[in-house]
Amino acid sequence: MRLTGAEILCESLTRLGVRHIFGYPGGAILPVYDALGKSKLHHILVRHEQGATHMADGYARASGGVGVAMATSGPGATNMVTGIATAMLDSSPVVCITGNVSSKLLGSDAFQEVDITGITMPITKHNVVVTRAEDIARTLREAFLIANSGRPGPVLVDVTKDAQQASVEFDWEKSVPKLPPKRVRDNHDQAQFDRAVELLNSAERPLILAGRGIMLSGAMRSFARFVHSSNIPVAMTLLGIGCFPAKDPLNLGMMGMHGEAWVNNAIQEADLLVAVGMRFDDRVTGDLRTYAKNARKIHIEIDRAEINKNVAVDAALIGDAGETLDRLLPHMRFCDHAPWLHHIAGLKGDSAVRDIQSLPDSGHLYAAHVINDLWKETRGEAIVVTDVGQHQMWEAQYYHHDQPRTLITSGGLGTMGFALPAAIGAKFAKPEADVWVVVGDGGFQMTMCELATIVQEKIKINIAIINNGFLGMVRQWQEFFYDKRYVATPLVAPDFAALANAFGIRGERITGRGDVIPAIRAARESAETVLIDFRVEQEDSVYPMVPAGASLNEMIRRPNSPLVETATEP
Ligand SMILES: Cc1cc2nc3c(=O)[nH]c(=O)nc-3n(C[C@H](O)[C@H](O)[C@H](O)COP(=O)(O)OP(=O)(O)OC[C@H]3O[C@@H](n4cnc5c(N)ncnc54)[C@H](O)[C@@H]3O)c2cc1C
Ligand SMILES: Cc1ncc(C[n+]2csc(CCOP(=O)(O)OP(=O)(O)O)c2C)c(N)n1
Ligand SMILES: [Mg+2]
Repeated sequence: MRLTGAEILCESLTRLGVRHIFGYPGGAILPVYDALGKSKLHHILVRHEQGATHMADGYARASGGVGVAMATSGPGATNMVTGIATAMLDSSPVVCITGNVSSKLLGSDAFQEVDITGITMPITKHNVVVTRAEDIARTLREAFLIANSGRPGPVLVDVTKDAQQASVEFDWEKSVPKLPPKRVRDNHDQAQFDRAVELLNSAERPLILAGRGIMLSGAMRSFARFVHSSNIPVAMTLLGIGCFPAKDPLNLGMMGMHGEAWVNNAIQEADLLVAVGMRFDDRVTGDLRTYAKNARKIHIEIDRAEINKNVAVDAALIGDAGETLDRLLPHMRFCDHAPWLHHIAGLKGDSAVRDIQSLPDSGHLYAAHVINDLWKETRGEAIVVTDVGQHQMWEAQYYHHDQPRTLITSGGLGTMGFALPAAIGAKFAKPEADVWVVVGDGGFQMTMCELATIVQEKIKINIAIINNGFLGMVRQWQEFFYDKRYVATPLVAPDFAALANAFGIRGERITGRGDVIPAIRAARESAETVLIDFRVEQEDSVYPMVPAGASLNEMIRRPNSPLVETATEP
């Protein structure tokens, strides 16, 4: 069958199981758009290419599959850079397809030519320029394999215009990926394995550190079996939230800079840390010199480059989390660790009584109230997509996730503007899900143009703007570390409800605590997208906080109530 390169591209994507592409056209990718029109692929027209990459990323994070974004050369491609870096830092499988000028013009500073593979070299798992139509099918098959195997990550495929236009014989069977053979994994290293088993079975104060790798491995069941058979408590990274139910009594909550105080203290007191699919980010460890000094460490991790990168470990089990946990399971001896669990329960103190959720209504609306009400109203079953800042941390503390892939957030790059487009992608991946955007007034203004995409695609999501009139997280740092000099953090915003109306979206403003639940209910009942502008307390701060570079146990605690940091179950 003779097809153009553009037709081969669309046919290959279809055969790879793609149904949705998030993109924006332009001259250098026009042949592909022409072929797209004749294909069964659903193209979602975004308003900015950064949005396309976040949508593809949100799609990947919600589904576990690969998300696809497309753009033209030059400015289209460079607009993708932030989204690609976001996916890279959080190991998200995204394939970006860009058009480029004809191969003969490459390197000539032609109109809208940029070296996008050069630009994205350090922020892609792999990238490649395709200059021949006959290479398109194989290259795309390779791109999908690379993006979603081992440690996932973004792949960029740059296709020159002449490769899109040329007609060649299309042979899918012959277009097989040419990839180097997989390396033998170290989790077959018996000495490391035996050491890990010995450490696990002799520890008195063990703690599991659960990360996103558990979800990437699809190892939730193996993980739960492992936890229950060993009765070891679990602390989660921000990106690990959802890999183990929040309601499980062994789940202690989030660790790190804004983690629960009792979790961070338990880490510092533990005699064994079992890190599973997490990479000891600096937001997690604080000062490395004082980090968990009393603990031996086991690291279960697929990427050998992560072993001993930040934290030296006593046993490294390199391989897939699920496979490794299944291999460990028969060797585990049950131990109830009762004194240790009792000690951790004591670290929690009287937080249930003195928590902000239990305090009498002062007439002020706090972000924590909004998020905790959202959790109660959605029974913890929504997919929540957050942006970056204080609201992101309050979501992690006050919305209790029991299901994997229900918290979608930019952790490693911390990309403001991520939430709205990523939520659109998540909705395409999970059309039946109740998708909520939790976003700050700052981050929302970065990508709010995608409201038009929602309207054009007629999709239903719910948008909760946590509007504190500040770039809140930066204001908090200025309050704590710069003597309250609020330089460039007070933020003027439009009337978000009126703005929503201008896009043809229902918008509402909420200022009182009593109105929160009715507004959430009404939004959920509406068949159309609803935006709620929650006007919350302006100078509220996220507690606890480990100042950057401080030891994990040196937390700034909530003022006047030293034992109280976060919500507990009602
Ligand atoms: C404002 C802000 C504040 C933050 N505060 C905190 C905080 O208080 N606490 C916190 O935890 N984070 C916080 N973060 C997030 C933090 O920066 C990191 O993104 C996060 O800690 C990383 O979590 P992770 O290691 O689980 O996930 P990732 O960074 O996604 O790492 C996953 C790891 O799993 C491995 N892996 C992948 N697949 C597999 C597999 N199949 N089997 C085994 N391993 C696999 C990968 O190689 C990787 O090493 C914050 C971010 C922001 C923006
Ligand atoms: C693209 C980008 N620019 C700057 C930052 C630095 N930054 C981190 S949090 C934050 C403030 C976010 O403000 P807002 O969206 O209103 O959320 P809030 O913290 O108030 O909840 C800023 C500016 C960032 N993370 N991303
Ligand atoms: Mg704000």
